[in-house]
Amino acid sequence: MSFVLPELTYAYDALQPYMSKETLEFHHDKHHAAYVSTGNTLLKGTSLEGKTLEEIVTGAYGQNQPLFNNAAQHYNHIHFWKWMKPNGGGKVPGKLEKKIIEDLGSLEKFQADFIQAGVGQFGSGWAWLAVKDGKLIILKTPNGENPLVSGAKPVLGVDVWEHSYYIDYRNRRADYLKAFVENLVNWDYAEELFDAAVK
Ligand code: MN3
Repeated sequence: MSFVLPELTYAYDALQPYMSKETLEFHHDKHHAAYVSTGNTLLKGTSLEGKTLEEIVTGAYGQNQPLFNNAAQHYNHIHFWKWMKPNGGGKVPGKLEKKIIEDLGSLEKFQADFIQAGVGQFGSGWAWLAVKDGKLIILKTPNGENPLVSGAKPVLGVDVWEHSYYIDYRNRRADYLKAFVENLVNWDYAEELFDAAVK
């Protein structure tokens, strides 16, 4: 398969004031588009051509760093756009809420630890809520890495590369992460991934 840039399912200005039209235009139309086109060039002629995106990500990890970087970022961003919605945040769906409390202590502790993972990621990377061995965990990863490479399945992830927040928040990464959790998260999509991961 070759990589294809997905359309956003909401308008570029739909996440304002928490994420601006300008940020989404650059982030989706320039950054994500570049991962797609570079990834396609790097994929061509490799043994991973024709595999699923997940297989390309895990197959390239530690083997073909340039391909991994672009394929993983393509995977991460496909989900990232769906992890947000207008009027997001709010109540965590029941089943996922129960599991968060069981594995991570409380909703408040989850939120604080998830934000801290993003703040504590030195330089570019991502913060995640993921399922590993049937349990929810919070982790952070550098650059394009994601939970797939450590045998976990992502439930929720947030991009902490500066291109994701610098236009709107400048250097205030913690404010961006707080707005993401409180006002942008599409919990229905997170629950969908959670259900699939624990099946
Ligand atoms: Mn990004």
